[in-house]
Amino acid sequence: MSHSVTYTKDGDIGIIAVNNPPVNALSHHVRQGLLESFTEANNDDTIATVLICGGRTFIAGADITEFGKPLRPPDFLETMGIIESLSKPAVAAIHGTALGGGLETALCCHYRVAVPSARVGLPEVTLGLLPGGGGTQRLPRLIGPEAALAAIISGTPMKADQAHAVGVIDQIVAEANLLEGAKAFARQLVAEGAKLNKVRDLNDKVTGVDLAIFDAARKQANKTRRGFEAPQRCIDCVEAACTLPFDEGLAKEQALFRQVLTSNQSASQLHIFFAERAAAKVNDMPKDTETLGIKKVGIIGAGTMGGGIAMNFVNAGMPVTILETSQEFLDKGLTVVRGNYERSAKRGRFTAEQVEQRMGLVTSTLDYAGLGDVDLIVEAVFENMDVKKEVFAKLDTVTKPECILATNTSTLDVDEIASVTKRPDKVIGTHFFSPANVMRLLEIVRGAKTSFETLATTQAVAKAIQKVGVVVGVCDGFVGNRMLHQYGAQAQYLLEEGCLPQDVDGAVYELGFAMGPMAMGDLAGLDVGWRIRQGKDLPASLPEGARYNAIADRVCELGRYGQKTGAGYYRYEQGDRTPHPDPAIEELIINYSKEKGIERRTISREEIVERLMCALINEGAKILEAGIAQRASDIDVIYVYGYGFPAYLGGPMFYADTVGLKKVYERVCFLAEQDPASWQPAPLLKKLAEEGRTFH
Ligand code: T1G
Repeated sequence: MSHSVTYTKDGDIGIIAVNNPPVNALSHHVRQGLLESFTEANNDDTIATVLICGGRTFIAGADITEFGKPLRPPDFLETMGIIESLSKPAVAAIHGTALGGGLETALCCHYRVAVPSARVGLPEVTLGLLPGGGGTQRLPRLIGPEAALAAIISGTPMKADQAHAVGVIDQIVAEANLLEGAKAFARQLVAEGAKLNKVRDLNDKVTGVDLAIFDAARKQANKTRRGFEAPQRCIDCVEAACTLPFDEGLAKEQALFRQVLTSNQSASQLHIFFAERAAAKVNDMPKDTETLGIKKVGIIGAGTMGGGIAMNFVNAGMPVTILETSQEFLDKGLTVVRGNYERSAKRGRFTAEQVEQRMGLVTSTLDYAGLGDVDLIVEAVFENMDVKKEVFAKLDTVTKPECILATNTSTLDVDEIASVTKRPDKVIGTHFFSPANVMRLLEIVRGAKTSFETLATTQAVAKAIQKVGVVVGVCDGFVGNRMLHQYGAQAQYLLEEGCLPQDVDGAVYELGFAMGPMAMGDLAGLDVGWRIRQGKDLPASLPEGARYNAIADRVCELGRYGQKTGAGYYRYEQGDRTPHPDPAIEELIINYSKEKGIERRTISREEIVERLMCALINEGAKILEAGIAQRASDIDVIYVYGYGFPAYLGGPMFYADTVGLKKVYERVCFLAEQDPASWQPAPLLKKLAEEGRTFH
């Protein structure tokens, strides 16, 4: 018998219990144990069988660490088949998260009960996969094809009450009494002579379906999940459930499952799954590092970032005090926050009462003394070192000694900011991404004197506010913006050499990015970068022979800061974010090339993508060498969650491994021969390429 599955008799009920920490994944030994236990249950004198799991959750899916290797027997379908063909009622008792193969196992049981806190879903699409254990054939039979399409394409789990309402869960049982509740339900079924509810036989909801829903779903997925293969394959499977007999539909599912399982896209998305979990680990931090309790938070600055940052804490139920320098700025900032909540309420995300509840957690002040009792400060003032140092010096005097002082700087030296305080161990960078209440990434910038306690506490805060926290070191632009600087510089050089904004953006859009560097600049505001360049006295302060492109400066000198001024690299119609190419910019760029004596040439999409990706990868390698990032996968998480890098490419460093570091290094060397001022191949890239190794 497998070590992770036990079969016991509890009176007249057979109990099959799975124990495979941490999340009871459907590893081969669990599949073996289930097969053996259900076979035994089928042949003994019990009247019904309950499937339950130990630990924090019901089966949370297939064991994804087994993917990429030959699957050991028994396979999913053999295991699922034994369960469904049981000659007595099988009841799945669900707590925690019944996800993927876990829900598919439960759908093979004849009935399902769950505790109120349970969630059930088929999130395989988020891993570049599709439900490969019969989920695409059984779920539509239970809840109808449209609801099943929505659940499978989004991958978003349902809460227990919702799952009960649509018929996935047959009964909600008391949180503390799952096993007793399940046994009682099983005995009631037998007492009532209930039939064995084999989902595979429930064909009403998949018969006579208007097949137009599938093309509509494909169109919608092409818009919302552009470039992702898995959503399209999921739709093909659910369509098969409505057009083929069960076993033929299942065979189609299996064929498509094997297809996505061996795809680069799923390899990339599985990489991001594990990379996100690896990012939470700090190599040198002792495992038993204590964290401080953060109950109250202070935000300095009620601007776009300050307001968005405040919403994260409020959404997590933490009271926030926002400080500003004038009542006018405060009122403006709070109006934006309330506006964001009211817009979400209009979309049905919140009730009006919840909006008031959240706004009730926000207080405001013009007086630093009002921050005396907060546990954490997040400063989000103007990106200027003198301003930030002045704010931190004040905070150091008014906040309680154990209060953590975090800065939302996106480029500045956190150690220099900490140097004006008597508590550099409690100073840390928390670099949020705009819009801060939406973007999931948080670059946690560890200063030279930041303590483990401050670091661990900040990581815990990131998790509490639903952010993916990635710990990085101090340097100009940290990880994300430092790489973006090289990416942006190459984009500028491509403009002066022959491209127009729509050429560069088009190539990146085709690769899978939501938008290219020019449109992204227009969204973020071109004046932000312009002021930073002016602050650094560029290009005058550059060393002899350094390459500089002033096209962005020229655009800003025309007062074109992007969407916020109705024009930047593109022109924008009132109230519309669609970028329209602008002949004025075309003329500006062509004249600029002429002025610099550059003969413009036709540049292919391949070259555009190659130069932009090589810029990211080469700088990423330098960041790894310098220890600014702990591991290459951290860089991938930063780019996928903070910069719109397509998850199905796995992030810049994984993408590089997919292309092959030998080829990447050769291309960087080639580019360095063309433009030695801009390209210095990273020694780490050279080393790994020559040794035939990868970044991961
Ligand atoms: N397989 C193997 N390991 C897993 C795993 C899985 N399915 N899920 C989690 N882990 C590991 C994870 O790497 C981490 O390890 C530890 O468990 C705790 O996870 C045929 C094809 C369940 C909601 O997509 O969403 O079924 O870092 O930190 O925040 O159709 O994990 O500690 O070494 O995330 O409490 C479908 C994936 C699979 C669910 C818990 N299932 N997991 O969240 O803990 S494909 C999923 C999650 C499939 C079938 C197909 C979450 C969670 P370590 P954690 P958490």
